[in-house]
Amino acid sequence: MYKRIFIDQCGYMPDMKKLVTFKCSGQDTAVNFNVLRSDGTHVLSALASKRVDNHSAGEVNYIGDFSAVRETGKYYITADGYGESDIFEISENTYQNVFQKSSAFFYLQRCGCSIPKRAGGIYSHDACHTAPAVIYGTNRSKDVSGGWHDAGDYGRYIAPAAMAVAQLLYAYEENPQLASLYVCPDTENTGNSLSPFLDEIKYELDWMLKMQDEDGQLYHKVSCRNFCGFIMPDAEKNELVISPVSVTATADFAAVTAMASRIFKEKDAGYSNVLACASKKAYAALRNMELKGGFVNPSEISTGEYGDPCDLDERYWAAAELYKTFGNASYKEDFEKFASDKIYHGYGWEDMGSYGNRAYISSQFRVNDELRGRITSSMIELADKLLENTLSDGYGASLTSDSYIWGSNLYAANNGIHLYDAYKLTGDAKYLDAAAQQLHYLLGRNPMGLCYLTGCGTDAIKHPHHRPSGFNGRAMEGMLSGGPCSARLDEVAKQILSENTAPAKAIVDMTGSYSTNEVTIYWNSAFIQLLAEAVGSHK
Ligand code: G3I
Ligand code: 9MR
Ligand code: ZN
Repeated sequence: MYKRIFIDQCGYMPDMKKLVTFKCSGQDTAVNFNVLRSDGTHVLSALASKRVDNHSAGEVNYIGDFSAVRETGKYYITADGYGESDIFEISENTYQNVFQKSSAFFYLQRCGCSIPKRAGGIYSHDACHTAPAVIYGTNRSKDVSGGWHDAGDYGRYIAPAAMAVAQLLYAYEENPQLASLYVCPDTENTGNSLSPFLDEIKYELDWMLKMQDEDGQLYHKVSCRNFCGFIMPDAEKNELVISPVSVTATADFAAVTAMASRIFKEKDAGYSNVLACASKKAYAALRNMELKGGFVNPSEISTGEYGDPCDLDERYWAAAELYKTFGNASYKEDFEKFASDKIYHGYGWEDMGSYGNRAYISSQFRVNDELRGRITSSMIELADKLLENTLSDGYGASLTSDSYIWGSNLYAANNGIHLYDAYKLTGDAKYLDAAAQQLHYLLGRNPMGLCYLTGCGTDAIKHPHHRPSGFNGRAMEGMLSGGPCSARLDEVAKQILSENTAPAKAIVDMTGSYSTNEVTIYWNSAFIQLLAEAVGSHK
């Protein structure tokens, strides 16, 4: 029988608002439901009476509230004619496993080193992509080994890398306690330095440092010329090519190394200094860079483009972040000039404004109070819109029917982070509740009834577009699927989805569907940041 009751399969913390969605027929009026312990003991009866005509999912929903259930334990929900929900847990620690698995993904995505069997299991491999890479358009080559594979493919790209590092650093800053629980899968070799969570971030930063040229600019990416087949990374032996420099890569790098320099300072002053020098050098180079239209793949290269015609928001983030870390007036002036034209938003690989906003309004150095006020109002205004979407969606998603684009799950997670920002600025719990709804949406309370994080919950994605998973015929755990994408941008999505498939259901759990079911480091980082912030504020 098809699922008709939808909850977060990874559970709830006792203090969280707990909502359940019923998939109904148009004639239904309200749903009487019961919450039971997994042993069948009755706990609560209630009425789901909030009706939603759900355009994103093309169905009618009723929503019930069981927030009153707070005791630790395992539960499920039933209703006459609707069957049973998946079993879920209520506990203070319910997301610990989810956090561990989604963080360990970064270790397993490591490039340039061997992943031993004891740590990687079936995903173990020898050191991959270690040969020097040729610099596009020259006959010179350079060592740029290291970092994380971007996604289901083995390319390594600076803009999304900067985003992933920034979000993991936020997760660390906002919830150091959760971050401290992370265990590196290679328990025999966890290093002896920082924290395993920061060590993992450093692995990416070390690679990013190698991608800076002598003038301070950043090469946009390194990859083979084309995507390889579904092989393990150490089997991809084609020549590596370093693509030309780009403004967005240079600005994102300047920003994230400034951020990292600040956060690493206490644990490793030497490394912090290396990052600071690289950051300032990139920023100085950035001032003289211009690239109309943004980065475009050279004709022989067809791997991830990460093109972005607007570099103002990247420059905005860099100026704010360097000011927050180094305090020089010139960075402040730059930021204020950009901000006087426009307040930018976004925690993406493409739209970086929110990182800049966070940095400016939390700067320890003096800022312009009037501008700080305008930025915070604008952040709250954005959250109000997302709150409205969340309250009018049948599954508590902040997405509307036109926002199921490639990587829609990233936008759900990032919207949760925007809502969390508003919570921090106002203290109003309505934003926090709405932020947590995004987490619940990703973990099972969605129209597919799927946990979008592999290897978690009771009914998760099984066939993500991820080469090591496809090669082994088994999904690596802890990876966030890209999620529904209504535009049908790959052959599998075109074939499998019918003309009538609703936007929020436009996902195919098959390996070939890269536009709906791939995984990336920056979708996982968004998930982890959201999780860390939600868990931290519900303690
Ligand atoms: O922003 C527009 C929006 O205004 C419009 O309504 C919507 C309609 O479809 O499109 C939106 O743009 C989409 C954009 O993502 C949003 O970020 C594009 O259609 C869509 O093609 C684009 O997809 C990107 C995809 O690469 C193709 O370029 C994804 O964001 C990006 O995450 C993905 O990245 C790939 C790398 O290239 C290679 N590695 C894997 C990775 C994940 O799939
Ligand atoms: O595997 C690639 C994935 O990482 C990209 O996001 C996607 C879009 O650029 O492309 C995938 O590679 C496919 C290529 O574009 C077309 N031939 C089949 C490749 C693997 O399915
Ligand atoms: Zn590799």
